[in-house]
Amino acid sequence: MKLKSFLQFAAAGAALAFAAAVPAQTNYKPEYKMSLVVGTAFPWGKGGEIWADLVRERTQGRINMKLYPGVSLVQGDQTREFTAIRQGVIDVAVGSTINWSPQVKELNLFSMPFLMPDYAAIDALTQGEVGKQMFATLDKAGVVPLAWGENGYREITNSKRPIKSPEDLKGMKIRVVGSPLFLDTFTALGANPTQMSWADAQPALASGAVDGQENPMSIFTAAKLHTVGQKNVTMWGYVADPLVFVVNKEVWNSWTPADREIVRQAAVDAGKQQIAIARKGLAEADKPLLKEISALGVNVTQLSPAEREAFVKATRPVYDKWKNTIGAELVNTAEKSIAARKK
Ligand code: X2X
Repeated sequence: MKLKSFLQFAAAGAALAFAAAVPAQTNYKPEYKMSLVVGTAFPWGKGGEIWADLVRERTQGRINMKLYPGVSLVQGDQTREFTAIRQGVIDVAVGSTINWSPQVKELNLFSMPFLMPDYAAIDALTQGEVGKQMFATLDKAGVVPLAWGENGYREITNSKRPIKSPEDLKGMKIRVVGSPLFLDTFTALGANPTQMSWADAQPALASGAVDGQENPMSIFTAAKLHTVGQKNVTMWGYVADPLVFVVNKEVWNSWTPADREIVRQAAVDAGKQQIAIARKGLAEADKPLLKEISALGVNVTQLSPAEREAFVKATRPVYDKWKNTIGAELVNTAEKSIAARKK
């Protein structure tokens, strides 16, 4: 062999050896699209940002996740987000259980009225047997679930009057999210629920097309809902929506095992931080966030246990109906986990 061709041969061999030692990363995308309903002004969006930052740092930039808030990858229709993740239109997401419940009926568990009385109850579900089963269900449904986050307890707000009893809700036009369970709950309470996306909700509140809505207080303050007529808030804690950090299956399989582990651990770390941010001002005994909201000229109503019970009673038939739809066994496991929680 001539020297020149030997050198070419050796160089080719070295290139081959190098390619074998470094796992093929040619199928890594320059950017992974992360879907979110709201941006970084909200605890939810901050969770996505923390996850993306941790992943970028810990993979030395191999995995670069870019935030797409406003569910812009599905034209603002949050009920289509899950399908888009499964199909690969979305690579990764931090999504609410509510928005994915049209496709994954078990996720309606968290929307059952008055199932979870306190934060310890949410943790008992997401960090326990129910969380495990839910992740298995999500995996079967075609995505890779990695960690839990939290949107929060959804409190009822409106432009008309303080709500202290189901009677106060009578005939009120309430914007609800895209699961039929919410239509059932508000119909049972005598209200007039109407389903619309978060993008459509804000102009509808501003124009007075709807009187009220339900969302966590962190959404209320970041979206400044007091400026669109929402002058009455009732803290009834009827449901809370967790968030789930997920990755599209094909994208997941395209990553090396080491990178998958980095992404998973980063989601767990980001989820923990995100939940702390979401609960800030509400988990403390004196709930300082409520003082801030009152200072905006908002009427904040706290229900007595007896007042709250009237809402529980009025929505009990909805709870019973949906227990069967969701799966009685799963709901029983949830009820047991909550009863056994550490407070
Ligand atoms: O649409 C809503 O109310 C929101 C932002 O909370 C969700 O995406 C579930």
